[in-house]
Amino acid sequence: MAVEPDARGELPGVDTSGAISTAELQLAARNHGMPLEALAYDITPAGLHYLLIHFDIPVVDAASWRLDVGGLVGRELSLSLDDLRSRPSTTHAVTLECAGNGRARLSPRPISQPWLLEAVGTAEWTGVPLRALLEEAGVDDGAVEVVFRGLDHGVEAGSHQYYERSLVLAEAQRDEVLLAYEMNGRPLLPQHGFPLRLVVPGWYGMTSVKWLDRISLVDEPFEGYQQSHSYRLRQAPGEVGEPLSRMQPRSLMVPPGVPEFATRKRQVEPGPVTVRGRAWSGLAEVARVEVSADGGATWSDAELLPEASRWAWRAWEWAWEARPGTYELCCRATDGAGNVQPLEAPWNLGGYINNEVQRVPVTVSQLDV
Ligand SMILES: Nc1nc2c(c(=O)[nH]1)N[C@H]1C(S)=C(S)[C@@H](COP(=O)(O)O)O[C@H]1N2
Ligand SMILES: [Mo]
Repeated sequence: MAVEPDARGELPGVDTSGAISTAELQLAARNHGMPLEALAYDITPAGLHYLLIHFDIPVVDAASWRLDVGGLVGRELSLSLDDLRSRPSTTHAVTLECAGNGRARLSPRPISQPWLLEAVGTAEWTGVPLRALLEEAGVDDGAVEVVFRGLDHGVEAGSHQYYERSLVLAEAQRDEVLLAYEMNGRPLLPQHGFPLRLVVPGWYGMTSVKWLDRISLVDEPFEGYQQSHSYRLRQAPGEVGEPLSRMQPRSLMVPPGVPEFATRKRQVEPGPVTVRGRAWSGLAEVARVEVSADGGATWSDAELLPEASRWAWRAWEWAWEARPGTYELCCRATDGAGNVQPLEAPWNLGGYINNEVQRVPVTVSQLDV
């Protein structure tokens, strides 16, 4: 089934009753998730980190590439990759999650990248603090926002555009906001924004603009499509909506046992099982993770392992005595500001911030051989 945008360029929230369209499958094949068994790693190997790319991955010649910093600044900058690499650098472990994670579980399902739960990953990003570059350029008094432009472009909602997003000045000047040229100690891969990307810890991924080539200081709120239309919580197409920003709390477990190839149904051997997972929130530190083996009827606390970094997910574990039978394992996180994952997430047009609890049905029985 081909999904056509309506007159406003909206992709309607068609209930396809679980059937994924060819258009969605094409997006899903390009923008892969992180297989949940990779929750085992503190730092996600680059090839297992999720990907979200609206248009085509630009092919960038690093030798001729420049980052231009302009607009309301005292001194315009035009920097090569070597110029950036020669400045003092910082490394942060940061969990990125797509705001559309969980979208495919909403009903009716908004037609876009059909994420289940895998649109997440944690990498060590190295680069120049954005704040240092803004200080070097000198921000004029009238500037209110910083606009970041990527080199990738295409058509969305009927209009040709570059991928562009902005941050208000106070957010852009936070110490941990990076212009990153390395991921996990290596130059960025093409799909992750080579040669330079923004990394905004704590925020949903859409803010971390890849393939950066221009940073502009402006005196009015930026009205580009990805800011004023996309990435907003709306119930109906005509609404202005609430902009998305920080990640709501979420916890995910490594699905225990082994999968059946085609259905992914899981089988666990009877006996003691350590269920392991990770939890994060962009709003406050993770304060609690609870686990249920009966679909959310009863809960018990998981053990939180020491926090490695404020901006990276936190590991947890839970000891389970698995006896023969069928179970639905669930986990939910609560953060220090009291935000807790819901059992069911409210619907919205774009299918954003669906952070309802993960459910993993398992059968506990002896495996053959
Ligand atoms: N230039 C550009 N930056 C972008 C995007 C994009 O399509 N173009 N996608 C955004 C979205 S929606 C997400 S979730 C993250 C994904 O980052 P990753 O692919 O490195 O995981 O990049 C963001 N930055
Ligand atoms: Mo995203």
